[in-house]
Parts: sequence; structure tokens; C-alpha cells
Amino acid sequence: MTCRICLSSTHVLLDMGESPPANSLKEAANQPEDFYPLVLERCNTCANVQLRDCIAPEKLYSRYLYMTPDSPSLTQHYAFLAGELTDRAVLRSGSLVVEIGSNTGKFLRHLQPFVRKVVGIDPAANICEVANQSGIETICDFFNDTSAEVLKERFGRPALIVARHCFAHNPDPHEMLRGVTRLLDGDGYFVVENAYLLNTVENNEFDQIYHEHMFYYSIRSMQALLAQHGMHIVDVLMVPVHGGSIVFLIKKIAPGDQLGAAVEEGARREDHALTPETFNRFVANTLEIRRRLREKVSDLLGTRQRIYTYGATAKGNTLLNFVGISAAEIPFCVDSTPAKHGRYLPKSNIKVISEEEGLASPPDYFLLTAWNYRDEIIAKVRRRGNVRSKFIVPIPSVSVL
Ligand code: JHZ
Ligand code: ZN
Repeated sequence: MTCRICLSSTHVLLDMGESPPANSLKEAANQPEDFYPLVLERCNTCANVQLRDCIAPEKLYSRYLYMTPDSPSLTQHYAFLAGELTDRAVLRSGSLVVEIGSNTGKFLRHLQPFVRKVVGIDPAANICEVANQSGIETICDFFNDTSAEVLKERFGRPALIVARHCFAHNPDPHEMLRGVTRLLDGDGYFVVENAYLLNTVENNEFDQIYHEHMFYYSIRSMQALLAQHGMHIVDVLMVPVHGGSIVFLIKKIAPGDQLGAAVEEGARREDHALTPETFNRFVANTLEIRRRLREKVSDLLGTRQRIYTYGATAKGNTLLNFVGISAAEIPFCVDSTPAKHGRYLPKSNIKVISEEEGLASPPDYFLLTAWNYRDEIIAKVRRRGNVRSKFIVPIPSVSVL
């Protein structure tokens, strides 16, 4: 098809068949649901990796069940980012910060002590309500050229615009960048945090492929995109969250801009690492994980072991549906988000229960669908007195802890 960054032709890397949107948890089991193709493709020119078929954002985000969890590793990450941004004088006491896709406002709360004002913008009405009630001013809208103008009129120009794990969640990044260039202060920063393609591929994180993730960014593809908008990456940070993410520090191109050495070093590493062979290996490893996980689950059920999944994650739904696991085999999924409790996972029909319910009747095994929080989830389960349940960790390869 066509690259949505540079309009060149693309080739298919991996076709995962059809699945329902990953966060479309259902109120009743076996409720009818819509299926959409999940096809990963790569541009023949600009290094962009994208989803071939995009679902309209209005359908995905107007009501949204993902709420940033309480997590020690995320809290630590927010503190790290706030420190980095302060050290680089991106956060200043007089400045305004706007966060796109701010969810319940957890990150903005961490920035609040360092700046004059923080404002969030998020398209999900139910999420905005939670954020506003907790005291983080949040506008309910999609971020684009039009809403950027509204924000500018109302609050002025921010010295920092943040987009964490939402920049790839839109079919047209050009539209978002038009909004950013309109709104951002002349020498302000646009900070984008996203799952990093190199980690996704090298760690076999095929479950990161779902309809919300419409792009799989690298330094090279981000450079190709920004160049069309008079912007560039001035530095990058590699961070551990969500299976390995990259933080792009972006500015409008201006004479005298200093570029951090990590940008060119990282880009050259990508040129070396992201070869057709690498993508072939990624596909082969994906199929191997599917085979081994299928086998592991069947073997355990054959010996009457009980399995629940841990984490009603978006990526977990890709994993379960691609491997072909359903409620007949795994009846329950444990998750800490109250809004997900009592709902059913798309396609697999697995029922979501609370962590407390999971503790009251623990299974023999948890399939860790929130593997990005592996250490803290296992520590929490043990701390709460469950020393018996084992954990099947699917990524980067199937292992049991
Ligand atoms: P988590 C979402 O993906 C969707 P998901 C989105 N598209 C995206 O890009 C990423 O986030 C960033 C639960 N949990 O963060 C809470 C526990 O039960 O891996 C969450 O439902 N106990 C925006 O859904 C889920 O796991 C715990 O102790 O893949 C984690 O979801 C913890 C820490 C979490 O994102
Ligand atoms: Zn391209």
C-alpha cells in the first residue's frame, strides 16, 4: 500500500489476520464484535513501519478503558523524565506544558511542581472526567490543527508539548504535527515517547502490534516525518517502559541548534540493525512463540493445571488471539483497573476480575500478558501471600518463573 509518512510504496512484513480492536472489552461474553485486518508493513523508501489498515480514532478513543495504572516503575520513569527535562531547561518555572493524550493526568501531576501551568487534552470523555476531578485541567478533544488553535487562544503558547504513547495512535501524523507547529513556542520542545521499533523487533514483541499502534517509530522514520514540517530531533533517550521505548526531543529547526550525539549514533545503529533479515527473524520468532505458547498451555491443561492471564492489556489481546487462546482454556484475566472488571476480552471472551479476586482463588499459572511489569507484578503477588502460582512469561521467548 502507501506509506503515510512519505507516500512511497510499502511491502508487507507480517500479516496477523483479523482481530477486534485490542481495548474493546465487552459487557457480555459472545457479544458480536467487528474484526479488522492487522497487517504490518514497511516503506520501501523512508524506513517507516506502519499498520496497513487504520480504524478511525473516533471509534477507538471516544470512550476508553485504558487508564494509566499505579506502578512503581512508571512513577520512577516519570521522575526520571522530569529530571531530564529540568536538567535540559525544558521545564522552567514560568512555562506552560500541554500534554496530548494525557489520560488521567498522572504524568502532568509529576510536571506540575516545576512549571507555571499544565493542561491535558484527551479524546476520551470518561477519562477526561477522571482527570478533571483529580485536579488536572483536561480538554476533551482530539489534538489537531483546530484544537491547537483553541488551546493557543485559551492558554497561550506552551514551552513544552508532550505526547507519550499516543503519537502513533493516529493514522495521520502530519495532522498532529501541523497542530504542534501552530501551538508550540518558537524555541519550545515537542517531546514524544513511543515504543521503539528496534526493541519491538529485537525482543520479539509482536504483541505490540494492534490497531491503536498505527506506526512503529524509529529515529530514521521520525526524521523523515519531521523534515516535512521544519522540525528535527535534537536528542533521544532510551527508556525501559513498555518493553523498551524511545523519547524524542524535538524542536523547530533553528540556526545554532546542537544535536545530541545519541541521535546520529542511534540512527546508524538502526541502519545496521533493521535489515530485511532482522524482520524475517522477527517473523520467525513470532511464529515460534505462538507454537511454544500454544503447546505450553495445552500441556498444562492436559495435566489439569488452572491458568489465568495477568493484565487485561491491549497487547495481551493480540497475543491471545494470535495464539488462539480463549475462555474455554483460560477463564479469567486478573487486572487492577476497576473499569475493566466484569468485562470480557475481545474475541477470547476471557472474563476480567480484580487482583483481589485473583488472590482469593489463585490459579496454578498466570500467563503474564502484562510482561512489561513482570518484576513488580510477581513481587506484588508474592508480597500478598501467593507463593504458589507460577508465571508463564511469553516475551521475548516463552519461559516459566
Ligand atoms: P499496559 C496501553 O497498552 C494502550 P497496554 C496504549 N495503546 C499504549 O500504547 C500503551 O498502553 C502504553 C494492569 N496491571 O500499561 C493494568 C495490573 O493488573 O501494559 C493495565 O490494564 N497490575 C495506550 O494495555 C495493564 O495491566 C499491576 O500491578 O498493553 C497494563 O497495561 C500493573 C502495573 C498493571 O498497556
Ligand atoms: Zn515512507
